[in-house]
Amino acid sequence: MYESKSADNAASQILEQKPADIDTCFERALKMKPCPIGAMGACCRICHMGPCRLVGKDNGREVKGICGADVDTVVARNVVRMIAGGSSCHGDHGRDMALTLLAVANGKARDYRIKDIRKLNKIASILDIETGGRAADDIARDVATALLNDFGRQIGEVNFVRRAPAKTRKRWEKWGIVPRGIDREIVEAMDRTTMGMDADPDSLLLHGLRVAVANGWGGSMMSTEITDILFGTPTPVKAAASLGIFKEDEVNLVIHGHEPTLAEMIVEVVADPAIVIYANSKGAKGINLCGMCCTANEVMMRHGIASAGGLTNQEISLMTGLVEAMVVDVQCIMPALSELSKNFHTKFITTSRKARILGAVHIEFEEDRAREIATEIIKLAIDNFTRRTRGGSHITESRPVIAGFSHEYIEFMQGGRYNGSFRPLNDAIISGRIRGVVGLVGCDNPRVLATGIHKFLALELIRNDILVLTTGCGAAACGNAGYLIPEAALEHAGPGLREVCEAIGNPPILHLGSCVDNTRILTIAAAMAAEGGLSEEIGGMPAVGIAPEWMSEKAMAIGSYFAASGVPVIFGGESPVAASKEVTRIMTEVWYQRFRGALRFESDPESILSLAIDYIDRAREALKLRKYEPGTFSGERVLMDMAARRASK
Ligand code: NFS
Ligand code: SF4
Repeated sequence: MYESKSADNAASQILEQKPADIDTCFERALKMKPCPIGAMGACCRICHMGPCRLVGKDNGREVKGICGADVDTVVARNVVRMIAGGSSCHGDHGRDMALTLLAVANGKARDYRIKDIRKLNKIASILDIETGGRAADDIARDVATALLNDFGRQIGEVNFVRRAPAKTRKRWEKWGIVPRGIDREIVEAMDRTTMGMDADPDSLLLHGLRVAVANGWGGSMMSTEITDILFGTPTPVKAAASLGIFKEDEVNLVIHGHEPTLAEMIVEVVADPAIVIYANSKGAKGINLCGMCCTANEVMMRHGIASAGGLTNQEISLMTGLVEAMVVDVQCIMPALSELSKNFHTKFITTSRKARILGAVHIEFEEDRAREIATEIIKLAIDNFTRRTRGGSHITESRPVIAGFSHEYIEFMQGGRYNGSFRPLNDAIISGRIRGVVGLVGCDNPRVLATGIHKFLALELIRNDILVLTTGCGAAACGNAGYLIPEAALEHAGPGLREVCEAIGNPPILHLGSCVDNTRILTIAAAMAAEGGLSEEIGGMPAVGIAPEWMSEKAMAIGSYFAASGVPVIFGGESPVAASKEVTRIMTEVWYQRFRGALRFESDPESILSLAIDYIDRAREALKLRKYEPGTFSGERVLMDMAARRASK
């Protein structure tokens, strides 16, 4: 059913040369057959009368759990728990960023400074916080406090819900899914899904959406906004992507995980001439800082640091034998790295109290000692350079990437600092140059041809004049394939999309950042609705989300907040709700009627593509836009070109 190989060129070459006694997720995926009952969502482990397996018939009737729960209840509960798990990750990430902002404002994290005052003021005004004549630290303290209150609020609304279009919010109000506090909704999800609580699948799934909205318009969105405030709002930057980015004559230090606080400090310290001299003293020409997974996206967007790839590349990166140290914080860190690193000289360093792994060197990160800790980690890597033994397999190749498309920049690129708007994008959709927009996001997965479905869809979508926005490991997959450069538009994009990309000078696939940065897509969608000419709400736009290789609970949370916000979302792989026709119907049809979004599961890549195009064409039809025909557009080209944009700066 699956190949358990990587479509990433360098990755597959390294895997081919792999010693037989080393296992990676690819070999383990072949050996570990998924439990068919759990895979379709029909296993309940919620109480100790069970576990109950809700499969088959009993005297012609559906099997029920010992408590009498039916398969619809069990499947719905399992999904809601996934959404809660994923939302907890993003929520805690947002909370940590808010706590860091507060610490910076209070002078308790002296190694950091607020970098983007303009963004601070913008967020403050959204939160109704006075900015005029106030010191940045005072504003930041109020912003951090207001956002931290989103976690523990019992009654009321999560702050950024107000950024959603009014019509979208109305739907949430009507169906009772406006989130009160982020923590409250997650706790209620755990409460409702325990034994003997909510057994109505629709009611359960509605609460799942409430949790998801708290994630998308709460925890995740605040992560993105605060990270921009602290470390700068991204603008396009050139970088490299591939497992081939490691350098034989330099100290290779990989930063892997999600929260960019420590990573930002490491970026700063490696540029310190004294530390470079120290590296030279050990025989290294310099320090080559490389990113992995979402930390890579964060530091690539802001500093042009190269990325070694996404989830399935993490183990392979160590197998180059060139990594002096891999430092990790939280999320998507395979515990396998600890044992694997022992085959090489690599130091595997954990830094979060929340993600300890046996066998790792643990250097706990504290934001009030950030520079000191970053220096300690870098020195450990440098000292390890002389211990490097040959024996890994290294592929020298690297692809150029343009990353850094924040929603602020996307607005700017459509008209400059003073005239920036989403008008040109809306007009390009209306005229049929751009058929629609797809968010191609989420993990890569060894259960399929890893990164291969991302690559297939990315090319097919742009061929169909669909603008692709990408984040997370999807962005890494596109980057490693060489698709994140403007030239890719000339080569692969359909005629309309190509014309738009040529006029603006942007790639047809825009790298928007890490997975929490999917909220940049929400902000863009809200801006497109406000701009007019398309839908007045996020729902009804010719826009679709696709996570073709998803694996994480975080992906389930993201897919659900897009569905609740009005975007049909298609997930690849086997359906985790396949055991329940009712749950499948609710997520496909009922959510579409109520919110104009949906969460679909489709394992065949061709079918994912046609489903996405079908949603887009149906949305165009409902909006009475001209029927999409490749190469024929209505109206004049209205886009501002590069020269005009520069002139307006
Ligand atoms: Ni997203 Fe980032 Fe990648 Fe999947 Fe994991 S790194 S937060 S969950 S695997 S895209
Ligand atoms: Fe079985 Fe019900 Fe307990 Fe689930 S909650 S394990 S279905 S008895």
